[in-house]
Amino acid sequence: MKRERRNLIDLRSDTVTLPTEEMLEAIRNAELGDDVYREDPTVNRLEELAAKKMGKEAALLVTSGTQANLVSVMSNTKRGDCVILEAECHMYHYEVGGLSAIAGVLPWPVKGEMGILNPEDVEKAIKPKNIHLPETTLICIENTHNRYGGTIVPPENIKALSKVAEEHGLRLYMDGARIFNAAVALKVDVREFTRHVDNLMFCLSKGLSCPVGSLVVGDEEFIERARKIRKMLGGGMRQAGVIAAPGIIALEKMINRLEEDHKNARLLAEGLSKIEGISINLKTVQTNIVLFDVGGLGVTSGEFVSMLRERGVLALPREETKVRMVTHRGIEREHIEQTLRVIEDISRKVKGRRNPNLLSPSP
Ligand code: TLP
Repeated sequence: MKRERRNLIDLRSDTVTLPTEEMLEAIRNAELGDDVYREDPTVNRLEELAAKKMGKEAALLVTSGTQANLVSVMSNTKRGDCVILEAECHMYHYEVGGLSAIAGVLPWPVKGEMGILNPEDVEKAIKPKNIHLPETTLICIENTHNRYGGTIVPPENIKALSKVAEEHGLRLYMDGARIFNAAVALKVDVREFTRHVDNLMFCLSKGLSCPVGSLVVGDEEFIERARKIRKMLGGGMRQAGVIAAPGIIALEKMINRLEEDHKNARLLAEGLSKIEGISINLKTVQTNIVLFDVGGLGVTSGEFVSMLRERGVLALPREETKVRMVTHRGIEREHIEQTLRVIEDISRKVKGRRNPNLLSPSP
């Protein structure tokens, strides 16, 4: 297995992880069948395992996190419904508007704190029954929360939201793309996070190191509906056991090691907090995502990321002066130390240089 750009330290995302040797071996040896006929034994095993791990009745393998969210929203709602979601969530920002364009729902963003929705704010956002208004039928949460820097939505908050949902006859859905990061960080069983939601999705292709795939999880009836909608969206896969085989290994062996990613993220964040010109809120560094601001260096995130790239480190530029780095399998302590050295070097080089636009007060 060869990685392109092998000598770069790639901190853009945990989606860049490559499969382990054991995963490749499992792909080679997977028992296969046509999954549209539900005859792929490896897919069936993965779906059963995922449902069991999450404490739900059934699961469905889909191609990506984006497809998982779309299939789930469509399976939980009808066209024209109103869907409450956290204002910074992935579904609202980065899924190409599929909620409106394909699911035909009205996304209703509610601002949370570090990704955590206040149940009272959610309750206020539910539409009353009125001829002029769409019907609110679903609340969506994201855990861990990507745009807030991998923050955890704690089980107590999910429970409180589920009460609001229940009282108003709504469903509660969780984009749990990185839910195992949350469980490992709080040292609790993942079911603490899943027991109060009606259904959820999680990704195999992020910190768990699989090349492809996400799972939608919920009750039998929901998953039956999701299976049909996945097919409508072109996601009915045939010998999908080649995707499921590494997924089984991920669920059996790759969860506990996420702890290492969290330690490396901490190390990176603490190192960054000591570098002149960088500001970081260490409270948001709860899992494997590190979000920081380079405005104090007088550069934009785009300029900073280019300087990093020239020095062999890849990161993701976010709005204006924000930069994201994500730790994952393949990033070791020495890579973090090297990254910090590179950023110290950049900080020294740009010291004194100021972009006047960045210094003008915001409107
Ligand atoms: N996030 C990706 C990019 O889209 C930015 C990343 O590198 O973090 N939910 C959450 C919370 C996610 O972070 C992502 C992916 C998705 C859904 C979508 O998953 P994919 O990329 O598999 O469609």
